[in-house]
Amino acid sequence: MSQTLLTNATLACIDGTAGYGLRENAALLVDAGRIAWIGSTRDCPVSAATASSSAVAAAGDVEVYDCGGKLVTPGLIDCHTHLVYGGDRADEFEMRLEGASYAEIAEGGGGIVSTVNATRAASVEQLFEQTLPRVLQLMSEGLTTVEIKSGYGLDSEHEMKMLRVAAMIESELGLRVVKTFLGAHALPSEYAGRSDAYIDQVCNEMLPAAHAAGLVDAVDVFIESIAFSVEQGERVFAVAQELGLPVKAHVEQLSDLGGAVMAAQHGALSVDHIEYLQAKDVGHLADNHCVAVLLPGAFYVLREQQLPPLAALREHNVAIALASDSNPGSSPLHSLLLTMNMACTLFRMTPAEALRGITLNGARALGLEQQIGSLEPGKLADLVVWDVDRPAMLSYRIGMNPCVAVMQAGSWRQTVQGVST
Ligand code: DI6
Ligand code: FE
Repeated sequence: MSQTLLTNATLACIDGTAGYGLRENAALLVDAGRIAWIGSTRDCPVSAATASSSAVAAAGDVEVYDCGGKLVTPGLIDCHTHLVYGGDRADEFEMRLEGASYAEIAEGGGGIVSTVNATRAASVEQLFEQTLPRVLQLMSEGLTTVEIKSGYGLDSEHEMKMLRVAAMIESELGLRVVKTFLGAHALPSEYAGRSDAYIDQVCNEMLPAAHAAGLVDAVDVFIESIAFSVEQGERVFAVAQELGLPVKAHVEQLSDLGGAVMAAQHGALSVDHIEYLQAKDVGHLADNHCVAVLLPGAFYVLREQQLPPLAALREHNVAIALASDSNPGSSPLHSLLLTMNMACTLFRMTPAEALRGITLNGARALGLEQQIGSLEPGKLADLVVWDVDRPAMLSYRIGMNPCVAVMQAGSWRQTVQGVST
């Protein structure tokens, strides 16, 4: 079917207007995978739309879906994840409950490095099998675009293996996947005490090889006392930029090293975590149109106390995105609805900011805001139908999934009653 018409919808357009961009009794026409028209149900361009008594009716060549007042939002975007990895870290969860800190566990050879060992040991097929349930869980809540980072391989062979698994997720599941190279995530044990030599390897071999294999959409670095310095991050960015790849960074998660300012000045798409970013430095993000990606899952799991500088971000009109940071150590989180709830409760974000954070601002953090992230004519028809009457319901409830149907680039993903997909 070439066209689909949604009628009687409550649309949260998340367009240029403030808040939700709410339109009641609205209709939305999808043509050739894109949003072709949005208006009121009364004015909709297909006359049979209002005549159908069942939820779905065919009007000529147009599939009509009566939303019955349900909420329709843009497809959800998780702009920061580490979803591909081997093993798990439930034992560290127990150690932290007995008093060990995340940094202590990392320094003792656990943490990221233990996931590196499990990831290196797994085949592409095994990694895909282990990743699949995590991705399906996110998809059950309306995920249509996900960013997946490497960073648990830490050599050319295994970083590329991780990125190949991310590419398989895209091709097998029809989900849009942005593949981010995060070779500078942790120092592999074979380079202990030689972090500059490892960065040489990232710059001279690993990143160029992964890029040449067509596996890299963006480049990330982890700038932190337990990871890499601002200068080392800058060296990776220089190579990324020579290759024409966009950059982003994990910064100011556990301390303020100045990574966010450096990244913003290099034109980074986003700076992520930023709990320790000082209000006085937020202007650099605004000046460089750099998105602030907040990750409440890691804040919650690590029981952090330092809140991100939300008032300054708002004051400077910095776009704020939210993401799961799904990873086996600091954020074993597989729900964007819970991520929204945590952002509201822990960071005092509003439900409108939270929804924008996992839609339009998530798209911005990936450089995809021209294509996805809002319900606007011309954009790809990625959308979610929710069995709720207003958007705050998505952030408010905990552990309830009201997702009814998901459309990705104009095609219904899951079977909608009465519609053959
Ligand atoms: N910050 C994070 O939150 C994750 N990586 C990073 O740089 C944690 C990754 C892990 O603990 O496995
Ligand atoms: Fe992360």
